[in-house]
Amino acid sequence: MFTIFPALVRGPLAESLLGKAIADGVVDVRVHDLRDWADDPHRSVDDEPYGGGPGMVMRAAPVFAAVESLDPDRGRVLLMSPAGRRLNQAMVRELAAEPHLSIVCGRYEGVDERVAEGLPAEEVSIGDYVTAGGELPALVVIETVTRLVPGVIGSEASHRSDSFSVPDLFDHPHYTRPREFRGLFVPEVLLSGDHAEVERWRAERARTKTRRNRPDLRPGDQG
Ligand code: JEE
Repeated sequence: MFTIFPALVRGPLAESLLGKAIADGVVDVRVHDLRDWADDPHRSVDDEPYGGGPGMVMRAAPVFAAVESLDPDRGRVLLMSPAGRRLNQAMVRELAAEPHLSIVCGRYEGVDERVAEGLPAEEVSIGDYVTAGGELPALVVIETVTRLVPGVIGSEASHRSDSFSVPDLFDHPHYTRPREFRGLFVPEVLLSGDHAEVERWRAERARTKTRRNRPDLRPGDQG
């Protein structure tokens, strides 16, 4: 990935699932400082917008130079952008099948349009809200993709029961010990040992939770 804030992403990349996948060599994540490809002594990567307006724009030249330095293994080039194609689990699965990906993280008001047009780079958004730059969105892409790489989670079963593995249906609620916590009880059916009854209960709760939290989804239509 390419960023002007390498330190912002190194912490998250070193912890938990990502940290282990990288330490195990199952995935390789390289963090490049875009300023290393700046062409002036001040290592500047931004400039004023043509046409006027507030804020600054990330310049095309350092981004082109940085990404082109990776030849021939750059793979698909993603440009994180609030105006990108919205990331979903189908896109994550598609990206997880790629041997190499390059992710460009902008800052400021965004990146000179010629990066998307000429590099070229595919604009991707993680959702309909605005972050201050592409780094946190890029980490979302990296984590969602990494957990689908064979050998990272270990059990295929964890993927099958994921929310969104069955299209448009959330996972059922989960409980663990103790049976009672602050007057809140684990549903009796989960203690019954009746696996068929447990499966019926879980399917029903998955559907009710999906309808309550996501009335825009039609659980079961595709799954
Ligand atoms: C990359 C800079 C900050 C803030 C102008 C005008 C945009 C850019 N899902 C996602 N949300 N945000 C990003 C994202 C944000 C980024 C960059 C990704 C580079 N920024 C920035 C404000 C604006 N706004 C009104 O419409 C909204 C542009 C992202 C992803 N992926």
